[in-house]
Amino acid sequence: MQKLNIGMVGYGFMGRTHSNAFSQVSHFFDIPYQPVLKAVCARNTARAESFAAKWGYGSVETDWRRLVESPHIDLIDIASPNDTHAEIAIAAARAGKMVMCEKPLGRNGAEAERMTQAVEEAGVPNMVWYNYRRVPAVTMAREIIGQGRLGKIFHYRAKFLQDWTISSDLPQGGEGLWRLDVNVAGSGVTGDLLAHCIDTALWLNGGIEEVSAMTETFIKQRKHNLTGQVEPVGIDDASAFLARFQNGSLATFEATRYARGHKALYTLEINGEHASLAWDLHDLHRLQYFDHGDEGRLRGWRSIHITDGDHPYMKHWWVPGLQIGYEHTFIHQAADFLSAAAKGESASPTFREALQTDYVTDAVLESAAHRKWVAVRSAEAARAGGGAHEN
Ligand code: SOE
Repeated sequence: MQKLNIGMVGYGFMGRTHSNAFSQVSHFFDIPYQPVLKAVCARNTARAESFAAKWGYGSVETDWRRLVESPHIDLIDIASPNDTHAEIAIAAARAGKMVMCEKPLGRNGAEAERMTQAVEEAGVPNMVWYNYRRVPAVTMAREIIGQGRLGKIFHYRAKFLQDWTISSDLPQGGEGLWRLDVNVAGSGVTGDLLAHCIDTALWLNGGIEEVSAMTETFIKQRKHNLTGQVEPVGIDDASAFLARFQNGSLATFEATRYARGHKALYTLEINGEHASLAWDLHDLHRLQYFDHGDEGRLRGWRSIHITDGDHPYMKHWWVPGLQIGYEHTFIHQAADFLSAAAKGESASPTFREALQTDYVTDAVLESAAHRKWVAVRSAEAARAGGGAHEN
């Protein structure tokens, strides 16, 4: 089997999820490549070396350019903080490497546009790690919607709740806390958590036309880990928006890091003319389904345990009834990407699809700043050269 040499940039939480995916994928999926963890790159040599030893990387670099320039690397995987995504992805594409990038694609639409243009001009396979699409229950939701079982969609509802930044003593910036530094992250929960909700929503329910949003920064100053000074906080701590989809459905989205008691509660619900679907990350192997076509007296919400061999991805795992978890979504994503890449293709969400998510998050932040409805730009129209608004 052909080897595919991977150069990983970053060694944090996401570096671990991606490394685990590449290590596991060929044990469970028949993929055309044998992924090889060739080199990992990070600024802190000692930590990079210990990461490399733990995960089995062949070598360590402290400058990502060495990975990009290396003739021994086929795929650059970007798992470093958001402010590094654009420069690395563009250089990697220009060097002819396949590129995978952690979400969000750019810190904003303008950055994501340049990244998208680079991979498309170079014609290299690309994908963004919006992993929740590949929870089998979420993939199953898409299949059910695709079969037309819901009929006309009226409502889409999503939220992503956490509580880890409530303490005013928590500093911002530096390793581990760069998500609180707006210069590194680009935005707060809008780009970090709502981006997941938006990616899934675009996939399940089509394009978003316009949004009306509000955001709040509850703690306005925090000590910065890199400067030691108390500095203004530029990220949104909470973000909520109303949206109108192209298919006529109405939506509400909410994300916060101030929902005491919630660690990573991502939930979504879709209500159609004939049926409804609901999903909850804390119960990720279940899909709730209500079908109005059921016999009246027996009608009710079904809780489908998505663990059988004919459910998405599940035949690759254990025996029916045994469930899988969070890390498997990354393995599914690696499997889909490697299968597509072997044919010279990208896997979904491609950079262009993830650019659409960045356009929605841009519109959310603009709407909140100006207290008005904002039309969402279209990534497809931008491809055609127009960059026009969708409506
Ligand atoms: C933030 O806490 C975070 O780690 C996000 O950055 C991830 O994308 C999300 O899946 C879990 O929460």
